[in-house]
Amino acid sequence: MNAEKFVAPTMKEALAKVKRTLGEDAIILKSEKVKAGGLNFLRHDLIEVTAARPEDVQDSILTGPDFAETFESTMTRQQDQELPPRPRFEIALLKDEIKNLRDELLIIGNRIKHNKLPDMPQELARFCETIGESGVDKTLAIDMVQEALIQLGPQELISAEAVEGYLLRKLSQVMRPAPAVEIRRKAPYKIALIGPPGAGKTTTLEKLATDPVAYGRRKVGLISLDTNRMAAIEQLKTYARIAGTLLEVVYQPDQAQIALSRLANCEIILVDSAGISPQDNERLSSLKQFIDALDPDEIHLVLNSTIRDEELRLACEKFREISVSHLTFTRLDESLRRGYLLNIAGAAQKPVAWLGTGQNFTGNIERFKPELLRTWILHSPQNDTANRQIGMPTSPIS
Ligand SMILES: Nc1nc2c(ncn2[C@@H]2O[C@H](COP(=O)(O)OP(=O)(O)OP(=O)(O)O)[C@@H](O)[C@H]2O)c(=O)[nH]1
Ligand SMILES: [Mg+2]
Repeated sequence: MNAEKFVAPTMKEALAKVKRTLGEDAIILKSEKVKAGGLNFLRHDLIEVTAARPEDVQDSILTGPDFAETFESTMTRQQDQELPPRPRFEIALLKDEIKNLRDELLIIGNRIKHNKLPDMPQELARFCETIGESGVDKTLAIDMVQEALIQLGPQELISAEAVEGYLLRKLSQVMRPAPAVEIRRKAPYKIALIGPPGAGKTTTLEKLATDPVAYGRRKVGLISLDTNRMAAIEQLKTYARIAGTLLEVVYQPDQAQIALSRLANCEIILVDSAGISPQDNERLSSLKQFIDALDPDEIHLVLNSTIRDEELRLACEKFREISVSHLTFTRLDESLRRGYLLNIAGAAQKPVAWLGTGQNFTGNIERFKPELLRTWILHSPQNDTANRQIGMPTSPIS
């Protein structure tokens, strides 16, 4: 077989050479990139096309599996001259084009990894930067942006709305909202609040029991497990007296059933617990016994959103042994970088229920909604500083 090799900087030029030398019916046997020296292989690669005249390759086609496709196209043309010739050159060009696209995607992916933002579509680059600034874990942000690059079409990638919508959906898969409680008629629905010292457990419990956006309109009963400090019991007793709410104090796990039976007519039972340092394994095990005895429907790990990412992560890890079902964040009115909360929700893999936004019993608690991620993460965190400066104490997170 008389095959010839044609080398050119691009596939198009190589094929033009093939046509000139071997004619329109030439058969492409192989095309590949060959190195032309130099360090930057992308710039200096050449295309080498191996081709032959049809009459020179027929025997090889019949026996060589590599040539089966080319043979089929040649035979089809010979049998039916009416059909337009198969666009052999175009197919070769397309294959080359697809290969180049794949190479380019890899390069773009690597560039994002190294933060060479100018190579990304403008909208995506902007969001990549804002997500990073909000405190979201860098790897998580890069993964999301890379996925957007692959999933979104060219038109969507240049539309701020489409990119924002896509990223918002992705973010809300990591930080999921907890579904609202379905109040049962027969037995009270039990919610326990646990967490590190000073996280805002008691305040959150008082807000949940008082605010109509939570359970303020329901018949609520309280249980306190925080029996180490007299001041803690007194604080809750005072609240219960003023709010007209039943309160039971449980000193030992075996008293849990008695307390529950006394509150059997309530629709909701809220359980307060003593703050426990994530390092204190002994007290964590003791709390677990109380919680097991009460068997709550929901166990909320209450976390102060102003403390550092790594401390929040540690709390999530240590409180895991008490079968946390939800996360509830406090002090949103004081936190600047709310992207951290997404990292915590992602690490804990638990839905987020409530957000504390101030010290008042009413108007300072709300359910977490995915739309909040738009202002927390996709738009400049500088907005928060501006809000505080112009004094927006009751709606700092919207
Ligand atoms: N600004 C603000 N302060 C809050 C919020 N939630 C709680 N606090 C304050 O945080 C402090 C501690 O709140 P507590 O409810 O006593 O915290 P705790 O987790 O019960 O504390 P321990 O029982 O000691 O573990 C109090 O001064 C609360 O007023 C909030 O959402 N925003
Ligand atoms: Mg407390």
